[in-house]
Amino acid sequence: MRIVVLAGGIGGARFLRGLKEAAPEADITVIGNTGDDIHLFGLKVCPDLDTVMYTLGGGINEEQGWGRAEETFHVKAELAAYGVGPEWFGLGDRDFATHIVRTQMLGAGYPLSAVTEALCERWQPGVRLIPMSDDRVETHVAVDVDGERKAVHFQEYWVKLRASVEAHAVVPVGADRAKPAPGVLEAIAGADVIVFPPSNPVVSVGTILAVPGIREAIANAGVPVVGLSPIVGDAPVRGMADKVLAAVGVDSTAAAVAQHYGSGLLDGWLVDTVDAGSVRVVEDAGIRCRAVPLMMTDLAATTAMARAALELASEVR
Ligand code: GDP
Ligand code: FO1
Ligand code: CA
Repeated sequence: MRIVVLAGGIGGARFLRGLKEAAPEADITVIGNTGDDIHLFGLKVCPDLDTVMYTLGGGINEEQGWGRAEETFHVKAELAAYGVGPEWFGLGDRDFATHIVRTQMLGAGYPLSAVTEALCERWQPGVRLIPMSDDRVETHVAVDVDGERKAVHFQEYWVKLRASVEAHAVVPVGADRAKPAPGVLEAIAGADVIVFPPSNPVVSVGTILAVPGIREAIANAGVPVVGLSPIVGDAPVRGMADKVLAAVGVDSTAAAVAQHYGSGLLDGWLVDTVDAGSVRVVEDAGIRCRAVPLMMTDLAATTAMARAALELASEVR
C-alpha cells in the first residue's frame, strides 16, 4: 500500500510513528511543510522537515517535540556574546550541524529535496520525506504592533510573540509561484490513500495545499483522502491552530476544520470521542465521519488512530 501524508511538525511526526506501526509494510511518502522555514545566521532552518526527520529517526527532544535530544546551546550563547541574535529562537549545537550541512549543500547547488534526502540517509526515518517545494515559501502573519499593521515571519509570531497578538491574516509568501518538489505530484498520483494527519490546518497542511498543483492533484487522485482532527474539544491539543484558524475565518471545532477542507478534498474525517456530537454535521457536509480517541498519548494510542484512519479510508469511495 502506498500512503501519502501531508505533514507539519509535531502533530504530523507523532502521527507518522503510529502509521508506521499500523502499516509496517506500507510505502509511506511524507510531503513536508516548508512554510516555517527561516534563514538565521546565514543558515537555512527547516523546522517541520527536521521535526519529522528527528522524530522518526530517533533524534528528537521528546518532551519539547522539536529540536535535538541531549541538546546544548553553546553556539547560541557565543553568538549572543557578540550581540548577534535573534536570541528568541532556540537553535542548539547539535541542530546547528543539520543547518550547516543543509546550507552547504544548497550553496553547492543541490535543491532542498535532494538535501533532505541526503540528511535522511543519516536518520533513516523509514518514510520518504519530500519538501512540498524546492522553491522558497515563507509563512508570514499580519499583526498589529504599536497600533501599526505589519507582517512578521511565522516564527516571530509563534516563538517571539507566542501568538499573544491577534493574527489578522496568514500568507504563505512565495507559494503562488512555487512548484511542487520533484516526486510530490508523482507520489500523490500513485497513492492508494492520502492522509491529513492532525497537523495545523492553516500553517502546515494549508501551506502545502497552497502550492499550485498539490490541492488539484489530491482532489483528482481518485483515492480515499482521510484526515484526523487536530482540534479536540473545540481547542487545539497544543500550539496556535485556534489563532490562525480565526485569521482565515474558521471556528476552532473539529467539524469546522473538516468543512474548511471540504468534501471536494476530504472523503473521511476522524474526530475525537469528546466531539462525537459533531459527526452528523460533518457527514451532512458530505464527509464520512467517525469518533475515536485522538490523543497521541503513547505509541499504542497513536497506532490505533492510524488504524482507524486506514479503516475509514477503506470504507469511502
Ligand atoms: P507543528 O508544525 O509542530 O505545529 O505540528 P503540526 O502542524 O504537524 O501539528 C500541530 C497540531 O497538532 C496542533 O494543531 C495540535 O492541536 C495537534 N496535535 C498535537 N498533539 C495532538 C494529539 O495528541 N492529538 C490530536 N488530535 N492533535 C494533536
Ligand atoms: N519552537 C519554539 O517554541 N521555540 C523555539 O525556540 C524553537 C526553536 C526551534 C529550532 C529548530 C526547530 O526545528 C524548531 C524550533 N521550534 C521552536 C519549533 C518551530 O517553531 C516550528 O516551526 C513549529 O512547527 C511551530 O509549530
Ligand atoms: Ca510547523
